[in-house]
Amino acid sequence: MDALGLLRIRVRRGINLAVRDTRTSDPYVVVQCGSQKVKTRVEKDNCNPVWDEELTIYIKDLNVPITLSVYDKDTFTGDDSMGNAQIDIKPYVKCLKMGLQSLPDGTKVERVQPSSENCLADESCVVWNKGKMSQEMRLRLRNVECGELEVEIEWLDVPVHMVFGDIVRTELFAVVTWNSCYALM
Ligand SMILES: [Ca+2]
Repeated sequence: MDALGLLRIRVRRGINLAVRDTRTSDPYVVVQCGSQKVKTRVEKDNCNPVWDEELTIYIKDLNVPITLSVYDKDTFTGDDSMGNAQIDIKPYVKCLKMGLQSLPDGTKVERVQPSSENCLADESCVVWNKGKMSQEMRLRLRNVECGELEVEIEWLDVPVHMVFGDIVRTELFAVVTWNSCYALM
């Protein structure tokens, strides 16, 4: 399947992240999807960081996993891994495809339970609010002794075929170009 659209991932915060320096860590999050790679800023000396940062990726194929990896920034050595998790956007996309309109604010369209198929630490709800659908997720990090991430995903309405087709929306094109450049770095 060709380009489907843009997904905004708001990386809210980390909870009880692993210690990789003497007593704490300097964590940042890298979001990867295929060749795209975007990251948050580094939060120094904080195992419970609040990034509250929005990262945008384009989704070309729902089967390409979206991986969030947490690292501890180090000045003189390579950055240390603090675990990773994958976002499963299929339940969310299924809700989008229902084509719902004008539901009351706060309507829970779907409840997704933690399973061996996802990295959810807790029940996660797809919510309709102010004309938009979003899903908050609490993710349990894997390949690490401890740590969770809180993120929120939201589909951006403008279809991406406009970006790659005849009509180019400058703002969106900038986002996609930036991500593509980032992937090359
Ligand atoms: Ca460090």
